[in-house]
Amino acid sequence: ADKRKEVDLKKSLITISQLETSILMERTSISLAEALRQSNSGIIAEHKRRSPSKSVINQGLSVQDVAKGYADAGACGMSVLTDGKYFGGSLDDLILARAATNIPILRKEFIIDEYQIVEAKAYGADVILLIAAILSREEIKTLSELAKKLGLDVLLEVHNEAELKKSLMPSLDMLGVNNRNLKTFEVSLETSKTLSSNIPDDFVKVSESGISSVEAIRELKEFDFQGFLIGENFMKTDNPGVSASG
Ligand code: IGP
Repeated sequence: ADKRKEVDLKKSLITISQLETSILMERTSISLAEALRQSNSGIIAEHKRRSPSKSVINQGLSVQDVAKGYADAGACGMSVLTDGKYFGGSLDDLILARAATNIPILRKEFIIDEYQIVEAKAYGADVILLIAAILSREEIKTLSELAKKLGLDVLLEVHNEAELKKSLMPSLDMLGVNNRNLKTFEVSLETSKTLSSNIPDDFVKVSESGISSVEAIRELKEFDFQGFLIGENFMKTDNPGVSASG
């Protein structure tokens, strides 16, 4: 409901046609799904200042330094939280990360409206996140098809089999399994392992949240995961790039 109000306010101040005047609308997006298929690291490194489960993670770094650090360390892609209320992020973070690096960037946001997808493109994102837990199948279809039309990749996030079944459609590129239970904030890699076999091979499989060791990645690779979304474990250090390379 908060997001609805936020988006409606923005719409009344900046129209979609105004967003479309951004020079970034003409930039050719880079496919994260392709990058993940070709990489053997598969790391998608996230910029995350704080979270509802951990409060402060890192407030002292500039998003440009984090972006450069991640890219130099060999991350396949970067995820930038743009939600302000819960994660302390903003669209400024997205555009500054874009200016600092050429690796594919995911706009990490609670997307409920087509407006936010045009915004993602206008601020330099290559990929959008859609969360099955907050969207109907119809909404996922409309939003993902718009993203494809704008040349963006789509990462669809699920927590369980019901969400996965509801969501499968050709306009998605990557299927992300979130290991964090949204109600308890507990993380368990078992969530990824259990759902893996239900994800058809045409989608790149991404495991999200609670990944903190090379061993965890090795295990997830055995379950066919090609992408590993890691936030807190990198951001809690003084130099997120160095930890992303190690
Ligand atoms: C990163 P972690 O445990 O490595 O910091 O998790 C990422 O998966 C997490 O931030 C996330 C998220 C989300 C945040 C996954 N899905 C949806 C906000 C909204």
